Amino acid sequence: MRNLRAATAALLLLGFSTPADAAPVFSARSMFFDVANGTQRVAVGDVDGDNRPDYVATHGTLSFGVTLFWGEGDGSYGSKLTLTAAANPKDVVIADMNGDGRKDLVVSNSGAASVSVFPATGVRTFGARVDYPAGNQPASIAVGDLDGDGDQDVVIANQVVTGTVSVLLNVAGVLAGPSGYGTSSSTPIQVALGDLNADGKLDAVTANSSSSSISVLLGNGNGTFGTATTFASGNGTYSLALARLDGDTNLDVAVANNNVDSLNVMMGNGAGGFGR
Ligand SMILES: [Ca+2]
Ligand SMILES: [Ca+2]
Ligand SMILES: [Ca+2]
Ligand SMILES: [Ca+2]
Repeated sequence: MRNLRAATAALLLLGFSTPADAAPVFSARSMFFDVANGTQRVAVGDVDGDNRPDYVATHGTLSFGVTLFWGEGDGSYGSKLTLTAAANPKDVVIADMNGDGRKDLVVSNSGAASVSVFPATGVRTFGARVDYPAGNQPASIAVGDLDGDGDQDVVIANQVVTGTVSVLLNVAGVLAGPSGYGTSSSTPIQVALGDLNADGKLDAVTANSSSSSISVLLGNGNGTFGTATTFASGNGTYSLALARLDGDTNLDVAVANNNVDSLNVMMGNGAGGFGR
């Protein structure tokens, strides 16, 4: 018994817990859902309004589609629904685009230079897909109210050498545009929206793969953006996430660098600038 106590104390000192204290951090359970050839991106959200998260995946090598897996609330799904997409669907965002309280899907079509809206018409039903022109090779979508009129507008990163973002403004549920803005960089592969300079207007940040940088485009609050400013990040910047990371009120950014296997955390200065 004494030896057992001593051993337990030693384990506790080493930071181990006894079996009686042990609690699982993650349950070791995983599931695979069959999608289709060339599965691209996944979004998670409650699309059908039953308070259970659903999964939406884009796919597009042989057949171009978007598949919804209706979540059961325990991680699994009960049934699924595949909608036909335009060429090479890439990113997908869940958002109510026409203000009817039902969640719609917005999909960027890398092979069709377009963005599609799939409007929900009821519980697990969708109306005809509506396609809108975007830039070339639209890779990533972010949705937010750019012009302060209460509806969701769309910003797209176009993954081309002379990298641009496209803006499509929501006019009574119909997307207008696109308006193009340069990123002063090459192959922006992801875009995120956030208010970097605390003026109440959404700003756009892109992750630029070939330029190994991020670009900041400050929003004017009316759906237009100012000239891009770039900040060096790591080699092969592939994705980013905006969050408040260091305790002040400025938005910061975490960047994933594909070529150097690293993350870069860059602190915002509250004026749209980032340190490295
Ligand atoms: Ca659901
Ligand atoms: Ca809707
Ligand atoms: Ca708007
Ligand atoms: Ca702003």
